[in-house]
Amino acid sequence: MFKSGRLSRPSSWGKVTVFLFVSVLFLSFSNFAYCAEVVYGDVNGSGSVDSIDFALVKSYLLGRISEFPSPNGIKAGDVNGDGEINSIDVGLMKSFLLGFIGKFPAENVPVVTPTPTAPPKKGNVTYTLVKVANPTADQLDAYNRIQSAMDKAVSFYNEYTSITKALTVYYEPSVSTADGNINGTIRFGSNRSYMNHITAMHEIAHTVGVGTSDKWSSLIVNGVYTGPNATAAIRAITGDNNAVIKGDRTHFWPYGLNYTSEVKSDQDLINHCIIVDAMKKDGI
Ligand SMILES: [Ca+2]
Ligand SMILES: [Ca+2]
Repeated sequence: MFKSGRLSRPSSWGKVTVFLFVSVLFLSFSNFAYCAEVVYGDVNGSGSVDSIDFALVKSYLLGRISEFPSPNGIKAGDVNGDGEINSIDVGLMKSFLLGFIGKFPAENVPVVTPTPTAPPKKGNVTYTLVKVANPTADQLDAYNRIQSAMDKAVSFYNEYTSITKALTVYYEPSVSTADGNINGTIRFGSNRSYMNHITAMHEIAHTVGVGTSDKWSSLIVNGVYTGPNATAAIRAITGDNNAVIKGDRTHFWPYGLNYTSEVKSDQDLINHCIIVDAMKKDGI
């Protein structure tokens, strides 16, 4: 819908102001993040390691000072990364200043970046891709794509669920998309756009019981999944104590991977695993 020219001008100036404000915020934040990086040995925050830092670390060790000019000083002074500043660090700084070493042991300590993932579990989902003896070019191509899809799908299930299932996978061109049966069979049709790990994970969920087990239909009441474990899981994922999983006779959502477009990152795949694992505990 178009707005009148008279209204649009003040509104775009408003946008420019907001843009500038956000830019300044962003610049200050990135500047802060940059300054927060630790230069090991540089306890006064001058940007380099020299005799002043050495003197400061010695003074700290002797108890003459209890903090450093740099807010990162305590971390920067622990040049071997063992969690404390002691004579080893003083010795290492001396070696550095004399040119005997070019960097500090702490620089080799890997930085652990926490990622928003679930605690790993140990599932045991395996699959066998059934192949014909003398495959055509079409079959060979399909086998390769299905294998890549299944390898990735199974690795997610084995890392983030405790489900055990032996699957048998077929390339069946007459299947319109792909399907999964509780007997452990997964079939991929000829449409290559469904030969991906997201579709494969969706079908694995069917083999586990989503929409296929006797228990499934009794767990769905008025379009809402009622099993306690998976309901607790969606509440933990969303942080919303009233969140529920919606479902019908065959599918559930969110995180049912009913469309590949649902997946924005690996976390969506992990959340799918967490929920299916919890559904399994609910007895599907
Ligand atoms: Ca310094
Ligand atoms: Ca140390």
